[in-house]
Amino acid sequence: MAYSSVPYRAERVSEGEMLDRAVAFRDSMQTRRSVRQFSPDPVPRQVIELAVETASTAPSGAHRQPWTFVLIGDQETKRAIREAAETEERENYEGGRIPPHWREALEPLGTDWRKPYLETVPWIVVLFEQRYGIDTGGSKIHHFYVKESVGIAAGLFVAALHNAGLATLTHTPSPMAFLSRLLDRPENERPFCLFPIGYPAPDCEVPAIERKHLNEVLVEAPGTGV
Ligand code: IYR
Repeated sequence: MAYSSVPYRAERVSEGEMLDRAVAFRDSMQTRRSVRQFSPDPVPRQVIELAVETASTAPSGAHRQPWTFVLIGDQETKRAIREAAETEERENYEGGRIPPHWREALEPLGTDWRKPYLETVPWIVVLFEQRYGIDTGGSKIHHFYVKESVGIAAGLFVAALHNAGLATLTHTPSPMAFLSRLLDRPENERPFCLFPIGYPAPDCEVPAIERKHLNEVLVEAPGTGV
């Protein structure tokens, strides 16, 4: 059955205002960095909830909203996640599970198997993708473009946290199946990304990387003109 439709009257701003807003948002997002050193300072739970609400505005295939955000705030679970993530990552880095081309790509970032920040942060959010849904009668509901939909939600989540003045890291300990067990998630869900969330540590440092310039990421299709 079709949805009924409702009027949509989005605010229309002048071009000047539009440019100002676009510049301000670009400038703000340019200051975002992925962080691996966090402060243990507490962060209000409500801010995380608001960021999840923002993330959950993401468009999704057939509006199935195929995501679950799992909030972790207790020290014991954080420690269990750290231990399991480090066990896997140690095998990756020291057990030779990372192929040479991957090791080379990571070397400039200086990452290793140690993930102490998983215990330092006030909050961890693990984003799960729902490979399919389950209706109230227990039947499976098809989900569409799950990776794309959840990826967009993850991007909005990162932006929402940054906008609130918080830092995070898109962390994908590999393999991530331990998160399903530790967090007792149902069979239809798979871990997509783990987000340690907090303030950067006062002595936090990040790699001196640069972002690609506009002309490296935007090309004109033939016939577009000026
Ligand atoms: N998941 C590992 C390895 C890793 C992979 C990529 I690609 C990175 O950009 C960073 C790390 C880890 O967390 O160390």
